Amino acid sequence: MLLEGKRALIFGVANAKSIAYGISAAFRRHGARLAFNYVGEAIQKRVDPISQELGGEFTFQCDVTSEEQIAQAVDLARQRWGGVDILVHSVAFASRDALTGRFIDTSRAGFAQALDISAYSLVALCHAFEPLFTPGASVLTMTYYGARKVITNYNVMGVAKAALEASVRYLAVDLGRKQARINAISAGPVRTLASSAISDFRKIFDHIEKYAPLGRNITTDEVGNAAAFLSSDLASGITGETLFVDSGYNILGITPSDEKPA
Ligand code: NAD
Ligand code: 0WE
Repeated sequence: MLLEGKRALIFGVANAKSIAYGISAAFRRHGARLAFNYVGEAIQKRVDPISQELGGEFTFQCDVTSEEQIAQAVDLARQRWGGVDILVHSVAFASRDALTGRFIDTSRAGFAQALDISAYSLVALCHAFEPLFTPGASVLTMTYYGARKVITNYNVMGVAKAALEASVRYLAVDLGRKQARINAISAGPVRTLASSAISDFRKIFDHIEKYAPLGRNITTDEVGNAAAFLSSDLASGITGETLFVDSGYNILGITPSDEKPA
């Protein structure tokens, strides 16, 4: 199996619709060992059964804005596993009002929070877990096209994802010294807890179905399959990269028709 015996620490499962769930299920199918974080009791109540279902070995509280909780997670992983082969970062947050209206109105506090939770946290996790990474270890994070091009209302999250993608390139150099790799997957829109709160998400979804080369939206399963590849030794020559799993949407320029091609 592709990921036989690899120990994968997963940050960002909130429920069975989470992108991190699709990744975890794929990892499981390929023989990985799993452990999951949660933030607060409400999410723990969802994550514990999911961990059970996927044969997870432990779950742990970890808010990525807390250096203390990150340090505790490192201690736990060291104690339980001794090393980490795969780390998945599937975490993002911006306040609701930062995701509507004009980007120019973003507050200093709103900007700092979005960048802290959605971008800096990747640096913090890599720094903290570096001593546990085995040679050949793989880190994976989740990004979105809004990092590259303006998506209405994505606003400060687009800026945070741009910082995240650049961080992946800089981290790739540092981790590369230890033969560890880090990559990002840029996923097309998926209906999850984080996206259901977005007004007009339906319109974004319909737009992709209409214009993307594959003529449909993607599934968390498809993200999981790409994640399994990137985290496996098949991808041993790939680091610092952003891989699009978006039905090909990102390659488009002008589509001179309202109709889906026949
Ligand atoms: P989700 O709500 O299922 O997952 C987001 C996760 O972030 C949750 O598990 C939440 O607990 C966690 N989180 C938020 N603040 C945190 C904190 N302070 N500490 C630790 N964890 C925290 O939604 P999702 O859509 O699966 O999002 C996962 C990732 O995928 C995010 O980075 C998101 O930006 C990215 N992404 C989502 C889409 C989409 O359309 N849904 C597309 C491309 C990329
Ligand atoms: O990265 C994301 C979503 C991230 C996200 C979502 C929320 C909603 C609930 C971050 N923070 C919050 N905060 C909340 O309070 N995506 C790629 C999905 C997404 O979000 C959008 C999109 C798409 C696509 C927001 C506006 C426009 C398009």
